[in-house]
Amino acid sequence: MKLTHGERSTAQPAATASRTVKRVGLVAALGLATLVMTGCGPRETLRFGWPTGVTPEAEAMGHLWTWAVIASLIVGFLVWMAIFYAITFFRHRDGEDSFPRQTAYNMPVELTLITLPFLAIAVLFYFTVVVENKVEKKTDDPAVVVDVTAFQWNWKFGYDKVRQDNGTYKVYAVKDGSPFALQAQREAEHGHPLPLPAGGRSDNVRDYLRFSKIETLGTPSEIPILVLPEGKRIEFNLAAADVVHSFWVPEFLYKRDVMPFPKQNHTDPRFQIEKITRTGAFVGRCAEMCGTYHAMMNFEIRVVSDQDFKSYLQWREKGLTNAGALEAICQVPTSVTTVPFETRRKTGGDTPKHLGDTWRPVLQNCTKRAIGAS
Ligand SMILES: [Cu+2]
Repeated sequence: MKLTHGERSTAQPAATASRTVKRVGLVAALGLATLVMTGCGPRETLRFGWPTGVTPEAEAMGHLWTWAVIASLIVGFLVWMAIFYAITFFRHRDGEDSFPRQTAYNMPVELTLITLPFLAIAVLFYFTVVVENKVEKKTDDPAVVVDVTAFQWNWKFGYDKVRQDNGTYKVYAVKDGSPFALQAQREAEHGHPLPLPAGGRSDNVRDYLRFSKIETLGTPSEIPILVLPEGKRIEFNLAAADVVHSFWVPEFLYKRDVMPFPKQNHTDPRFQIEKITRTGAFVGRCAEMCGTYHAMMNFEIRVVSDQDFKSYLQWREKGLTNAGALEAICQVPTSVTTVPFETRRKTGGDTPKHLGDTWRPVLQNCTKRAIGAS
């Protein structure tokens, strides 16, 4: 059809509409194909990118996220529909010069449009507070209390106390007078003063640092592994010996700043998790840029059965190293989730592609050693 200037084809709107329908169909098909081809099942899809956690808190946050996204999509859909309705049925038509009928100051409409968003915010706020309370919940009787000490640039883990089967606590914390008693002991051994653990600052202000009879210390050549029991409430008591660090276990879906001077900084250094739902190895990291070797502040959480955890502690009490006690319960004695950072920054250092089985980091053909056996 030949069109002269100023003429409009009647066939044009129909062609545009069918093209739009085709495009929308293509986008929908592409979206569906992306979901199907990336291997996302219905559960994965409904998680909307939220990772799978290993604590009930992580699960609760996942549910909140799922429902918040669904609610947002519903609201988004209604808004898009309203926009498409308006641009379809209230288009400017040829020959119309005046504004369409205006509806400003229509009280019922305006009240509805103010009330609905506030209701949506109130509902989101309510469920956020419920989940937040669950995540931040603390009880007086955690099964294990762990001290986490972050320092430039590694971690030290110590068992503060562990609940026994009869309900009492076995205390491993060293509390003989000053927490710097160990320092005094080391100085006596060396025969001269050593720098204080807190960079030479007065021990009067660093007395929040905690020490334990059973500790695991990370070094440039060894990733510290924190061994914990499956299915038990665990309390983490965080403290930094120097600058601000951050304790982050991605699979807990939780991280928390590790502060020096928690009291003076008005921070609560403690948090708890209800339980870890499965055994295995989980990587942990420092999530606060804390200096040159921040990147080497990795650690591993090794979750074992309650029985193995008891044996592990007994082996540690007998003087075995962390690696030795892990081997005694047939666990791989070194980290399977991460490797020590190369401090000399040489080139060509290969990072192993596959360190080990993080779901089952156990030694093959291994018999657990009985306590008392040499
Ligand atoms: Cu750090």
